[in-house]
Amino acid sequence: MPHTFDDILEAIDGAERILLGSHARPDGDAIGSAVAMGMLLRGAGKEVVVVNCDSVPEALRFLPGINQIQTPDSAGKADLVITLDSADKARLGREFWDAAEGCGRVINIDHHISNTEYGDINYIDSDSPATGQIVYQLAQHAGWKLNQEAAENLYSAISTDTGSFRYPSTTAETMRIAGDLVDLGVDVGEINRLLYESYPRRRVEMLRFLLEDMQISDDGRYASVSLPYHVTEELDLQAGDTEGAIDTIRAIDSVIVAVLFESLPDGKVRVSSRSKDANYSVGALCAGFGGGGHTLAAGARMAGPIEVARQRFMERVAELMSAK
Ligand SMILES: [Mn+2]
Repeated sequence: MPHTFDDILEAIDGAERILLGSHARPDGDAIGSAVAMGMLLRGAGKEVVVVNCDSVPEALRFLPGINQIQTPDSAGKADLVITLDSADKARLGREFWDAAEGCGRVINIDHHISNTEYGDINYIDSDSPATGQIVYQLAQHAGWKLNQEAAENLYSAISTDTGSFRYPSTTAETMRIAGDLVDLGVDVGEINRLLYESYPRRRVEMLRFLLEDMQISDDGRYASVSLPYHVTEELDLQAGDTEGAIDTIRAIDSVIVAVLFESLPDGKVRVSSRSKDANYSVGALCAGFGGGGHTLAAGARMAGPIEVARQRFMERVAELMSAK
């Protein structure tokens, strides 16, 4: 039996202090859904500590309530654990699970189809375009009141995970929720300026590098870019700077599958992939490399060096694209 919102609310009812976390290298959905959930739970009379094992990307620091996010080592004791937007335990980082040790049951709320259901209570809605949308629905179900600050966080969570309400995962319900959030006081022009038109110059320099580097197949149906670590260092790129970078090649009319390779400080290679056609599932492709995600958006970690990882991964993309 899949778990329900009522199962979640029952567990929350019985808790006093809740440890709330989302995935490492947090994106807008990980941050926005966690901050909003923290606000909602506090509104419901709970003590809440919101943690992330990585720092909040600069581009998201404008969000109201962002300063409540702390590192897991400072979390202290809790009697319930809630994880958001995290497909498997490793995504939250070891420090998170150290902090969660002895903190009671784990509620796992997520929208990744690859979620491993590692919680005691699992609420996985893979049709939802963002965890922020599930948090909104949970709040509605519970009768928790959303204030403007929580609404701004949820709007940002949903907007960033849907590519500004453009990806096909965006449903009529998503649009209705966005409308409700605007009714609660979200300033659409202002929040979109802060989310999408406030990049540091170094990010545009990074895009310049990526476009120079772009490799596209002869038939134009798949393309890749790669970001070696020396460029990350030279440009002093920060967490979150590569967010959305893949959209520059994804946006080419003929491109169905787009892939971004990024060298990490530990020498591993982070692979982000996007597909425009469900017949070509990048989720399945990434699963073949120990990663996962959604049909149209997925990721994996590969061993370096980056050129080798790129070649190995793009060979599989070529096979996928020639199969049908
Ligand atoms: Mn998400």
